[in-house]
Amino acid sequence: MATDANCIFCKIIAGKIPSKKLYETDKTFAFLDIGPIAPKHCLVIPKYHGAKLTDIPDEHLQELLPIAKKLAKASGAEQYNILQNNGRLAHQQVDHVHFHMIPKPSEESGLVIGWPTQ
Ligand code: DGP
Repeated sequence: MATDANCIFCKIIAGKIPSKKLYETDKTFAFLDIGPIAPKHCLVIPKYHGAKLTDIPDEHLQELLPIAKKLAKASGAEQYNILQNNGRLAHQQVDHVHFHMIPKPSEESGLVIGWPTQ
């Protein structure tokens, strides 16, 4: 498994930096975003380190969208964005591939019991 000792998300996966973990498999990790732009804004990342989508082998990408979908459903939001940035011009800040799941809360969406607080 490719990792980078200087990568903040590799440190989160390794438990060296605390995070609010939402989901984990042998290849994938999901956690709350530290600077949420909406309640339950979270990130889904491969454990395999790579800066851009094109740096990650397919076998390490396959779970990312199904897990983002699971979290979108669990958030209770009926509307949401799934975003993934590659490179500074594309507004990527952290050079470890990540999908954002950003709920668009509505009064109807309600809260799901059991989610950690921000
Ligand atoms: P992007 O611009 O797509 O690279 O977004 C990076 C996101 O990563 C941004 O929304 C904030 C989040 N983030 C950065 N550092 C940390 C951290 O240490 N912990 C957590 N939970 N999220 C972080």
